[in-house]
Amino acid sequence: MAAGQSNYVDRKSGMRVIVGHYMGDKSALDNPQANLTKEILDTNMFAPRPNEGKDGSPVALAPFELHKMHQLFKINRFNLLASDRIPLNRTLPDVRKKMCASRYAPTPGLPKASIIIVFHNEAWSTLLRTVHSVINRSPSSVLKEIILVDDASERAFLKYPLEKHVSELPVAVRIFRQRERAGLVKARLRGARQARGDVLVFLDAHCEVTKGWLESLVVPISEDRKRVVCPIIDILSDDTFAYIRSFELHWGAFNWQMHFRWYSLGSSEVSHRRKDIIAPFKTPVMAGGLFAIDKEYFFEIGSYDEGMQIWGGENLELSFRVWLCGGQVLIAPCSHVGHLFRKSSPYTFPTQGGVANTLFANLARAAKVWMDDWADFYFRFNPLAAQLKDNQQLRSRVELRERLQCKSFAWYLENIWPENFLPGPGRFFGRIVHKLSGRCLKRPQNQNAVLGAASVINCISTNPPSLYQMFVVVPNGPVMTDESVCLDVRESSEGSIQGTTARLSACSQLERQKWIYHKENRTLVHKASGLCLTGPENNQNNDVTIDECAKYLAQQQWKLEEHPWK
Ligand code: LR7
Ligand code: MN
Repeated sequence: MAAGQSNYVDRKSGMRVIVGHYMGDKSALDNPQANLTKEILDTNMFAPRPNEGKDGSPVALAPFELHKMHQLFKINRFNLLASDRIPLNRTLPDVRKKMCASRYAPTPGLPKASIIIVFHNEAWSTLLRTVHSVINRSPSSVLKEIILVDDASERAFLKYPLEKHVSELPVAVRIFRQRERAGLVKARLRGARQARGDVLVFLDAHCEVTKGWLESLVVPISEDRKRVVCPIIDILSDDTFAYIRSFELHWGAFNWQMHFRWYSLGSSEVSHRRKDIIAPFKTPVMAGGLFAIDKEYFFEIGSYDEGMQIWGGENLELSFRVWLCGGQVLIAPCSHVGHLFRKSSPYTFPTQGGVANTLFANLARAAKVWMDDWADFYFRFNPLAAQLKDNQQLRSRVELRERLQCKSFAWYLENIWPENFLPGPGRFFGRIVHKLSGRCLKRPQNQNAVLGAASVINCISTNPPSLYQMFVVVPNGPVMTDESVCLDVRESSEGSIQGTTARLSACSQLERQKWIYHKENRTLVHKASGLCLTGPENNQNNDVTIDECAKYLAQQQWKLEEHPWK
């Protein structure tokens, strides 16, 4: 599992679900296909078996096929052999809640949709299963056309064979080819400009849509054209191609590195949803690949930032822009689309400096144009992005923000993402130093486990400081750190908090995660229980516990050491 992902078991399906796709972790290989010959790459293995993958079931390969499987895995960084076994028109279960079908029916008069799929060296079976699933499971009254934009692919089967295949389909499929590889932003813009529908629907080139997906995206837009609507993104396993239903109760946001993340829905949205559990709900950020937007509105609000190369960051930029400039970004729980999640990126990044430079330059653009003071926070702790920020031509994007009279990033954080864990006015940001031991409160440092017992460790004074020792403290509120992690308590098996180890868990906005800092005696008091955060008595031990105040006073004093964040 890639760094930063966490595992959940879906309560309904009982299946393992990966949440928190770590977008910034694509391994930077200069030539990911180094030992694959052109012949292998150009071969189209596609040899489907009629019942394989039926209803979203996993593909099982025989032991003697594993060698071949491993070899082919490298091409696209997913199990190509498994994918190629599944027919293009495989069936998938209807994973919606029951109420969805009647609420989001394809009534006459709905806007028509152009489905835009951009691709670079995509496999035949995944690309065409995307196309076929759209044709099979979209109402013909809503589906206007499918637009494929080839971002300078090199594979032979994506040339004439692709054209021939789509020309025989019952829906208009048009293919546009980019002369040079420029990345997904420019390719999607090419598709958007060509679109003849009223609504643009973007999909990655390795998706499979389920019943009702399109109506559920288009209906909310027909009610308000400034809504940008995303489906629930389910998981196509990169290993077995099983269709795995994912949680509906997550929204998208970002961490201190500006990497996209799924987090539990904020409390404001949860209560809003109680009234109507299938209504679209807001999300601070969209994942990026799968969304519907009114075509005119897309261009009105500045489409995409064309200065963004190849891959990454455009989803944050678009989300900030839509929210700040009068629109909304929503997730429609009745629309479920499977996306093939990979652990690493299969293609080359032709821009100088590879994946990191490309991604960080794109993120630097989004930060500089939209994030005001929080751009400084980002650059302060992300030296690579900081290095790239001054080379960016941004005048037209800054002018766009002025022309559209967009709101401030402070407004966004306060109103669209009040649960955010970024520093800000009225919040403390810095280290929490244990007076007795002189050591710093820290969160677990293992990248795969940001949760667990709180502890103290020798304070590290580096520049930029170690983010594992930095906390944001909201007065009378949560003590938070990156990744929506909050200082928390957990009852012992006897039901008491007294004497337990302090913990870091997912922020929940519950009373249980609120703390009061008393400046006079430097105690950090757990609001609900009145107990004190207690550090270790000596250097033999790093534990932080919850205990009666004043019982071990020397161990209960903490110094809040402020650090500038902008
Ligand atoms: O140079 C390129 N040219 C392209 O046309 C690089 C990529 N592409 C195409 C590619 O073929 C694919 O169809 O662009 C699409 C996205 O690339 P992926 O599938 O490698 O990206 P991803 O799924 O890892 O990335 C997510 O973040 C991207 C950041 O730029 C885009 O926003 C993707 O659309 C986005 N995918 C999703 O949101 C799907 C759900 C993932 C989650 C969470
Ligand atoms: Mn993708």
